[in-house]
Amino acid sequence: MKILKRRSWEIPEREATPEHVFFNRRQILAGLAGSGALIGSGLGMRPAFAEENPSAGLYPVPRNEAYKLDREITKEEIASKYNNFYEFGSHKQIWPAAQKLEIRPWTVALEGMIDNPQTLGIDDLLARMPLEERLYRHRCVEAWSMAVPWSGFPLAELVKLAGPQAGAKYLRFETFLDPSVASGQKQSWYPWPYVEGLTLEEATNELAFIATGVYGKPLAKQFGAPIRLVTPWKYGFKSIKSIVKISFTDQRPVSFWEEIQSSEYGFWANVNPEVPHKRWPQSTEQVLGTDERRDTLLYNGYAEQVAGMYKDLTDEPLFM
Ligand SMILES: Nc1nc2c(c(=O)[nH]1)N[C@H]1C(S)=C(S)[C@@H](COP(=O)(O)O)O[C@H]1N2
Ligand SMILES: [Mo]
Repeated sequence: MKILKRRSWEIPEREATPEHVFFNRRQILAGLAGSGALIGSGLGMRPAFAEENPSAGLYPVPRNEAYKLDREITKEEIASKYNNFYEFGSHKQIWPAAQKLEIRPWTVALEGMIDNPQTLGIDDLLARMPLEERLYRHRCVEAWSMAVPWSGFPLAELVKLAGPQAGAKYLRFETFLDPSVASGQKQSWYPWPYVEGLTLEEATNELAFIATGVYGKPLAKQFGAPIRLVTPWKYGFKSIKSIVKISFTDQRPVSFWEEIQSSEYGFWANVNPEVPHKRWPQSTEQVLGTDERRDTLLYNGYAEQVAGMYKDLTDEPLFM
């Protein structure tokens, strides 16, 4: 049974947002709509950066204090120079190569079994969404982890905008495809573009988050600018970067890694220290930027929010 007690973070966005931030954001958006480009105007924007990224003035956004960490935030210098983004190379130092990615104009198509199919410009989307910051743990299937302050909005808000029809059961996400920019995509043995999927129930879970910023700024390109998924209870490969399309479907999507090696990377990919990967244990994790190995937590520490979704799926390989 569901307990109908309102938790602290289930309050309307207007109440959760300090007035001045709310006010500034609206002002900034009003300015954006008119000019197309932001010019510093004393509203706390950073003019030099705003020229490069029209969303820079939106950040930082108010933190949602409901999401607490049990460890230090990983230093930005560390997290932004150790990334998985195979489009730019199959190693961790892809951040220089990723700067080639053009993030304006950028559109996200919502399509498939929905009432409101549409293609949204990234800045229109940002203007419509309630932005907040959340501190989340991140656990890569390779057994390293970090903790980062994402900015963005609940995926459930985007689902609401799309208006799923009765038969829609899954969301299928797709990354951009442009081998002239992302040289990794010239490697034809990978099934480009990168694809990921969630059930509709997972997508509307409170934890499922769309990140458009990190460390109080727009997403740096290596993090999957301008818009990526964050599902902190699942292995990191589910958190697809640089999304251009979200399709609602009744067919379970086959994701990039599942297509490559389905015996090692499945659809569910929920974190579980007791279920080893085929080639290594998952019981502990190397915390980026420290000498520490920590015990990995069931659902990466988010069981309270997500375990209920899986209680009847006993025949599914939930942890790979
Ligand atoms: N498009 C795309 N998304 C991706 C990946 C990728 O290679 N391409 N790597 C995934 C993996 S394995 C991880 S651990 C996270 C890494 O995110 P980070 O670089 O922000 O730490 O992104 C995920 N999203
Ligand atoms: Mo990963």
